[in-house]
Amino acid sequence: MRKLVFAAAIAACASMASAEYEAKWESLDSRPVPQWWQDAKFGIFIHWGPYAVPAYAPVAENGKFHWDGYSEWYQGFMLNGKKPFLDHHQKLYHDAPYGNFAAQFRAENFDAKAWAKLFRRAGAKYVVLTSKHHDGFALWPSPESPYYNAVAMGPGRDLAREYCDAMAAEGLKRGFYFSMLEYANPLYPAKRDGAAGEGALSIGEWNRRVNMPQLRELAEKYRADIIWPDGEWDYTSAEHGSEAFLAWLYNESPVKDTVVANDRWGKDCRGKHGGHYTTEYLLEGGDASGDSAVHPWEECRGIGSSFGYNRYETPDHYMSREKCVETLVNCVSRGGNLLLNVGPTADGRIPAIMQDRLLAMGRWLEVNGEAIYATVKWDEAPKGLKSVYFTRKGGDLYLISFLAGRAPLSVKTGAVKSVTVLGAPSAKVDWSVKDGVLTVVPPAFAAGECPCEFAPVLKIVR
Ligand code: FHN
Repeated sequence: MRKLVFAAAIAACASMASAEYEAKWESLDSRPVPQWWQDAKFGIFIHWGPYAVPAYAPVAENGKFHWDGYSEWYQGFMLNGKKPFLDHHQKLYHDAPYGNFAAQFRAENFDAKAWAKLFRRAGAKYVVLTSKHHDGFALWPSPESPYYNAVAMGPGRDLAREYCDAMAAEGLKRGFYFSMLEYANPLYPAKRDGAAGEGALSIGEWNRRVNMPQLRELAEKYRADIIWPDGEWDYTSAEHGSEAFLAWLYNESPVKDTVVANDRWGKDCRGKHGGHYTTEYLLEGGDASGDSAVHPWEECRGIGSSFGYNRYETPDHYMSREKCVETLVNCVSRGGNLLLNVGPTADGRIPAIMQDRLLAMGRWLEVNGEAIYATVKWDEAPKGLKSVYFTRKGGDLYLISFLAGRAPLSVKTGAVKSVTVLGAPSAKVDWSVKDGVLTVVPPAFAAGECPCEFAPVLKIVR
């Protein structure tokens, strides 16, 4: 009996000790971003839902970012009266409501195992799937979206469950994107156009009846490794009840010790509160991703200009294989992760051009992963170099250059013991150090001898 009382007391203490975080940003922000995520560096984002049926957005000239290029916004842009979307819809679908796409979104060729194998071969360590985007269609049989989900309509399958099981089998961490807003749900208190529509819930009720139960389900039932909210901008984090949710997530949920959360918990949060900070098509700017960034951060973007599949993009609108790798290296060299998006088709295939880019990244990482995974930003890296990047692991540095030609590079490193090429240890590298400045000539390789398709990596041991 005494033993039992003692055990109960220990359990009570343990649970008190685990109630580490208060439902206040000050406390929640003190939780370190789990190391597994910081080491992982590369994740795959998946935007998939009924918007994959029209798969339309006006393509950007030269494939650059532009807001109207997001095909997953098809319904939202129609509601906002965007002419290219209205014209396109009228031409192909006449007066059919957007909701019809949910029935046509059938996922008949979806093979979660094939997706997982592809992502593993790409060298990604985690994946984030849109559990529910702004159109409100849930990829799992959510009791809070009982008629508008992937089991009730279209696929007739729990896509989130298949995704989780397949990713886990390939050793990939599973994350869920989750939209706080639903732009066409009459119950959602939309703020964008002023007052919420008649019959809408208060934001407090919306959270209590929809958002919070759904977020909890993703953590409890699907054991999400990453919770990635978005569409948070209509309300503050206090109005969304985000601090209370995170306190539960970090203290009590079944994933409390390992779960990763982003910074999109209310319009007051991006770059300020939550777990890792996020940027979007903003590699060249923003405090979170700048050279002086100190907080863990993650860039997300598509391989082209859209997150959802845009069947009107051509190869010219996609980043090249080399640009995809450079985008990853650029993020990692500045202390960030890359969450690179794929937009599957409505029948569940990942377009071949996206597969091609991912597999190219995987081949490069297979040789050069040592310079990426579990590295950190090198704080003394020279600033302002274009297409030349550095990462650091302990005292070792990695120099990753996307420059063509063999012009010598000079960089202040201090004493150097060796300079070698990853994947080609016997390749001869011409280097010297004077007054702590390393000068190195990028090595020449005979045709077919280079260990990777582009950007061979130099390892500098100090
Ligand atoms: O509106 C969304 C967009 O469709 C997409 O999901 C991205 C991904 O970060 N987030 C929102 C815009 O910030």
